[in-house]
Amino acid sequence: MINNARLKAYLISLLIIFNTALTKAQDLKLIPYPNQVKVLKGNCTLYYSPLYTNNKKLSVLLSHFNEEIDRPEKNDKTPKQLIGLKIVPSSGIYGSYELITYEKHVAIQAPDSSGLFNGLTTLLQLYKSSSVVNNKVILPRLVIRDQPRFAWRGFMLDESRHFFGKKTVEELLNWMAFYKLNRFHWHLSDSHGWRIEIKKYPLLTTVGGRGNYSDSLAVASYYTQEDIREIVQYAKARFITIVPEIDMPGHATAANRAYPEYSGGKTAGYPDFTFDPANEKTYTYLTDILKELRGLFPSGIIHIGGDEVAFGIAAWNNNPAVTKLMEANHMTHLNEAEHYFLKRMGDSVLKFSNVVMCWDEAVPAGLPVSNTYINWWRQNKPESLNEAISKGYGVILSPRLPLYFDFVQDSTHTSGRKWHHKQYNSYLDIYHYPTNSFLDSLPAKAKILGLQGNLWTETVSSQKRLQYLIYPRIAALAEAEWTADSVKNDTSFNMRLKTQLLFYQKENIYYYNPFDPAEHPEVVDIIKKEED
Ligand code: TNX
Repeated sequence: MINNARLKAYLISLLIIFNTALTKAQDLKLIPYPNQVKVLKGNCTLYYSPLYTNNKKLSVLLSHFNEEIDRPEKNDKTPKQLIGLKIVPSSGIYGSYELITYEKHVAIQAPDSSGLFNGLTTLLQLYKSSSVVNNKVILPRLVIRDQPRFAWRGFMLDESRHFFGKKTVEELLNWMAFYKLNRFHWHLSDSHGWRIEIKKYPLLTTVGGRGNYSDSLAVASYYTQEDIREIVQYAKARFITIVPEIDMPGHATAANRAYPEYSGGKTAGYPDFTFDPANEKTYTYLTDILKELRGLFPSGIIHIGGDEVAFGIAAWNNNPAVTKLMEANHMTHLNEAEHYFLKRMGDSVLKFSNVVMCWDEAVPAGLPVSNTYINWWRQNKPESLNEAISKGYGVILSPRLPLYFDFVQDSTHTSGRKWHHKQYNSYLDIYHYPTNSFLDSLPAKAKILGLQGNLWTETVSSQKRLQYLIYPRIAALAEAEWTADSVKNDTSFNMRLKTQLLFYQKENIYYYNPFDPAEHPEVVDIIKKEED
């Protein structure tokens, strides 16, 4: 009988031979793909075990990696694996890193801790996509030099239309980190529900938190401030900044249900859709709310919405105080009152916050360019993007086509949006966005801070459908956000995506399979068709 140790040694040597023969740069199952990969001769053999570093100050960076490697035998005696971590301040742009695998250890260096974290994420993906024998993982000898295409690598979740809760959000944040996404835009208020506790105005959650898009009588669901603090910490450990959004002056129906005294009035289709721009107390009320919010989100970036006010703005025609405000300020269009509101709220937020964000309808409102970011979402209005850039705003691209995850991803799908009943967002549409030629056509491409995928949840009430819309499109988004256009490659991406599907399977994620759509049928939560 061959003894156990000899058998294991034999298997490892087989694996080494196999690895050496086969590893080419394009075989690395990494998403987003690094910008420069050099595969050297030979192997790097590491313990499949938690990492440690001799640099005590940096060891905190390892805790995420160490939680994520799911070792087959948790209590085995495999020694911890040494890793070299070093901050070299002038070695590259924010978030960049260099990772080198040696025969028996790995070294990562970066200009900052976010770069080291990104390097560790690459290592985590290498670990997860390699075979483990005898508690050892064998990687090729490699030099990876990598840096992000965009600083803002975002994803947005709407929890007003439907509320998903802490577990779902943490699962999403974890996958975001796995794909090097670093901004979570959290849409916490809208017409269908207010989802964050504000101590000064308790009715916002007890009354405004009731109901959702599919059931106006649903019990109040929202995050307590304690939940928020916990999620913010969870995100921080994964180098993700959370940007909370309180939508105003439109999409305010849920808030107005709680405090009707600040409503801008009623229209037939959109009752109490807006806040009242002519009531001084509205500004105090909303500023109080945003101040409390500021205390919870260390990022100091607050999103104040500003979208689609037009839906309910006609109510302002019947509000004598608005007419008076407009006369006093020589305004002739309701739009001007909308911009007046946004400018006042923006100025107010900037007294206690670093950056204010708005949807692109706010571009004409005159918010300060140095600390306002614009989310460009109306792909049918390129002039709005150009105006934002020309005025000098930092811009985050989140055009409906192709970055809205509530759009269907397959021509046969029936639930979710299509643009003009036909255009939808496949993973490859996301993957190819934006082309260099599109960026070159802009007045100043340096103003583009990055991209964001947005999941609006009118048609999403279950965790299963939420997953189906996100995975694997988030992997395509990740590569669009991180990898240089010149490095992206459909064939290589498809090959690497197949490995991701195995990861999803392992984690019980219900994903769409672009290679075999029948494997997982479409999940339909809500039958009602979305209007364009
Ligand atoms: C437009 S994008 C909206 C949302 C909807 C979404 C549905 C934006 C700023 N406003 O209120 O949920 O379309 O796709």
